[in-house]
Amino acid sequence: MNYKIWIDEIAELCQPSRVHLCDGSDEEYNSIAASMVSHQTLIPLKKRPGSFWCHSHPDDVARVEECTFICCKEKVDAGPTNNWCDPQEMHRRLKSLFAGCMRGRTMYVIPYCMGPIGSPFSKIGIEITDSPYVVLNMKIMTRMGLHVLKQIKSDFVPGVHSVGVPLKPGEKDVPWPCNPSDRVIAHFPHEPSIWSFGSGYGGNALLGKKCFALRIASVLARNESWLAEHMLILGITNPQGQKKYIAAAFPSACGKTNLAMLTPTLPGWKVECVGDDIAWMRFGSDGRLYAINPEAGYFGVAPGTSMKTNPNAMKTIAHDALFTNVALTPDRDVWWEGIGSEPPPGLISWLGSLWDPKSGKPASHPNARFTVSAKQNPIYDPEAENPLGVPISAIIFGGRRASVVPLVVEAFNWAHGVFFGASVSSEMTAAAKGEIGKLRHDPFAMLPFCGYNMGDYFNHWLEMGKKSHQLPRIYYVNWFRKDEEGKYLWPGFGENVRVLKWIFERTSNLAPAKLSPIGHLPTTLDLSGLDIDLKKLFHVSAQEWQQEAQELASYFKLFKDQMPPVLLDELKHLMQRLSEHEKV
Ligand code: GTP
Ligand code: SPV
Ligand code: MN
Repeated sequence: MNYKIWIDEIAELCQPSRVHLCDGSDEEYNSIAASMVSHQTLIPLKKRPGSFWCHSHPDDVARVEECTFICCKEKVDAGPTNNWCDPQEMHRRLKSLFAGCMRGRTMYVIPYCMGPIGSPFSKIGIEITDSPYVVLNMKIMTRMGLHVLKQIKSDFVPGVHSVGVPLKPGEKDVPWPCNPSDRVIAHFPHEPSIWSFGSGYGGNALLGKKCFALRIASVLARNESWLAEHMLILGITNPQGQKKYIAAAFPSACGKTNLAMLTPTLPGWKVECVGDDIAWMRFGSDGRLYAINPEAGYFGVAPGTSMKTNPNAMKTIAHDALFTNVALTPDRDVWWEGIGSEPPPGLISWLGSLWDPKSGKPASHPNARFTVSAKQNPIYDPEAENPLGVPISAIIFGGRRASVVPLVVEAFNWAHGVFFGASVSSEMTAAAKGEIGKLRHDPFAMLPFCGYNMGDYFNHWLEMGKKSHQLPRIYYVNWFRKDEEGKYLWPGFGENVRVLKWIFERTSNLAPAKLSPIGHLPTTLDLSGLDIDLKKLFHVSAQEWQQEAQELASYFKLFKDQMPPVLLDELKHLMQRLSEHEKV
């Protein structure tokens, strides 16, 4: 497709007042930010140079999974876990929604690259949007600018986004326009293209992120034999100077950013960050699995981030950062629950009004976020921009589970590891609209992000395992197990390095493990300087796991013929091991 013709067609459809082709320069960023400041949409922060605060419409605070569609020709190809719509029908709906939707606004055209420029992994997109907030975020989150257009040889992924609020002549804009009643985020994997209407928030509007780098990319990855995953990538170096890379998939707001930027509590260990949310992985000619981070910045959860939990994130956001839906202090700094200080009097809540500490409501929205360039991270990995990626030694899955699941367990082999991925379930968080705390299946932490039938996706993972004899080992972790009083059993954050150390040493065949019905468990962890009883953390109850397996059996039925028999065998073997274990 010729991008110039496409841009003209979209302008014709959306009827904006102006078209602005983004060059991606700092001057452009500053000028758009200055204009938003003059409209009081952004507030400059006094304590953090180059940083701004803003807050969204109260009904535009998270991803909206119920309005997210995969529009492939056959319903079965979207699978039982996605909303499906016939492509022609969706196109008809989109045509009427987008007709004239940018009246009175500027239409920004954002050329961007996911992945290092020139990398064989990288893919190009163009996002059209009427939201200046989206332009600023895309500048931080992607490699964006005119230079990208020169890279386009034949294909790019077109994405059209509108907040869905046209302006009448002379009408004054609102600070955060959005259209909650008409929201739709539609993906056409076979074209491919992305259309998003009605929301200005994060994963709904920054189309390079979840829409392209996961939903569209997962389909490309299946067709081209690679993996597009909701995973962080970290480098870990032991006291002897040996370095390995680990990728980890946890559902939204379950600890990826924190693990990716971890400050180790064990002396001599070092962690460096390649990426905090998305990994694109393919086998190299040496048979190892190589990963890149397609993003260039972090869109991270603010609440809970402090000098104690994640000092590297705090240093990263000391300047040139955007803050969305955190609280604003009277001296123009940001504040959130868990930042490590008391809320100052006169705090402005994420809703933009004076916060009442007695209201019982948080000052910052639980899904409040910072947007910041990865380059500002003091532990940005030196190989993070390597166009060939970094070699992965271990893959970790995990979720938020108050009970049942131990701190860490190792899979027996690749198929058992794929079974780990397929069996992820987690308590829901504020990152998506829904019932917070409710346990739901979230296979591979990809439930909201897999662009095709999840059963076929399981099979793709199994097929990938046949392509190499140097596969990463696979683990399952749970930082969130609680005691009878509801207190976390594990201190988490920097202490998670103790688990990473075991994984590191297992992948060098240096750490012992013991057999359990669910996989290999550590015989011991390095707990130096920590007073913790590992018994409860590693307790595997045959009865609880039998229930878990039963529940999984009924979940897997959902995938009908698409469910790989190998994973049903894994489940059967788990059940057998559990019943033998019970007899002992
Ligand atoms: P997305 O950006 O939505 O994909 O989230 P994420 O997976 O990157 O999660 P993030 O690291 O931002 O963590 C989400 C929340 O979990 C934050 O409030 C953290 O403070 C909390 N958290 C992260 N790691 C740990 C941990 O090891 N233990 C405990 N108890 N909480 C954690
Ligand atoms: C997530 O929800 O997993 C995020 C934030 O990383 S968003 O960009 O909104 O998808
Ligand atoms: Mn995420």
